[in-house]
Amino acid sequence: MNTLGRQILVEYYNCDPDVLNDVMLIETSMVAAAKKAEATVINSTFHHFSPFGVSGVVVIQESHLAIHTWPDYGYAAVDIFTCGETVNPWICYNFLKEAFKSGYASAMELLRGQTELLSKNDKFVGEYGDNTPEAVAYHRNVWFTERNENVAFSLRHKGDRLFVGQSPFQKVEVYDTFAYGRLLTLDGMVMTTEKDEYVYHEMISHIAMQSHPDPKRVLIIGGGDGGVARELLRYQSVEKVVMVEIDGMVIDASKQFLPQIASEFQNPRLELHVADGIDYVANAADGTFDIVIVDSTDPVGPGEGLFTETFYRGVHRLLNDTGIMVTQSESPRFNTKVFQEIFQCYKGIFGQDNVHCYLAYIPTYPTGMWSFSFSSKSGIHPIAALNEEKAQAFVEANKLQYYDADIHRAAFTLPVFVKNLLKGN
Ligand code: SPD
Repeated sequence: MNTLGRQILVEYYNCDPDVLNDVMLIETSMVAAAKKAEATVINSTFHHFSPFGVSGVVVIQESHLAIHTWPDYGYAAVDIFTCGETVNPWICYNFLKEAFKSGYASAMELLRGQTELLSKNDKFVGEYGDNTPEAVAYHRNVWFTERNENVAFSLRHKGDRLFVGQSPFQKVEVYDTFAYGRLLTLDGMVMTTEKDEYVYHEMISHIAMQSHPDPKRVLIIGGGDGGVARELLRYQSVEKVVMVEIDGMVIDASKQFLPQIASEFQNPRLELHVADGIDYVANAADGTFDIVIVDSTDPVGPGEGLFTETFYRGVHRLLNDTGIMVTQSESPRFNTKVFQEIFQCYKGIFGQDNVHCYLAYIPTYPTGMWSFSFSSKSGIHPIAALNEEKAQAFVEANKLQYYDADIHRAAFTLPVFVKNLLKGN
């Protein structure tokens, strides 16, 4: 029987789950499999799905290779379609079996497009121009995706991941993206990018710093990329910044690949502890800090314990009488339940009128709308306490890019739905 193409549908079982969750490795293997079979690679598109799974396609001159992986089952479904006589799909099959460390694989071959049943339409002859392998360039199209079950955010990156490591706490990765520069992710979630990091770091730091009468001792819980420390150390009046980050790998990767963010680790006013922030807060002496900033990850994995009442009560205890706590409090739209719960919790600890929510626009975080909490022990009101002239002088001297006195006030103006969420509706 003469056919236009052959397609093999492959089941790879008992694969290495880490391989199946590694979008770069999958893409590289699929492209290498195509090349091993002497196919001409035109384009590849791969997505990593959070928390796990990869899908992708390699378009070849002779058709395609496609894959969907389920790392949780150690299973990959692959489809290899080739046209013409030059590419043998079984070469790809064997190559990928090894690449995925598959314990058991099976495949069926289908012959596609029986020529006896087809008649060629003359209209299309020669219409596609120069289609020779030499004329075809290979373009990579590889994406990082953060998603929940209903919403996804993707960034196209350059393909070669700059860093990947599994620490005792989480998977740490650095990508080089086209739109936002270098991107730090923890367990597949965006933490910071070179191009928009200033929004988060300025807003989590300066609202409290410009509201407090005279902050001298500041504690950062988390903040391993160094962005909050950088902002706080702009203030010469600050005597000590204590930073407690659980994961040394985040600090090392940031120093190496995000030097503009991790720029103050050598500052003698920074006291760095690579330790668990929960333990630090539980053991620190009462009333020893003016400001505590909780720059946590999202409430999964190592960040989870930073979203508990016990932890916040500890923070309250180690603040002095005029102390202020600021936390990143997630997206009101994307993480609604956590957002509502933690504000209720803060109000229970600091008092109903002493807790304020403010927002910033962070394009690379889910939904782009990100919230922060401002809680004061003595009832400092963040807008009433603002000294506009002092704030503006600081903004100009430090060439800030997001925070200024206008944003300071405006950030506390909340959309109706956020106000309703905070009322418990
Ligand atoms: N989903 C993003 C949550 C923000 C976590 N912190 C970011 C660290 C930047 N220093």
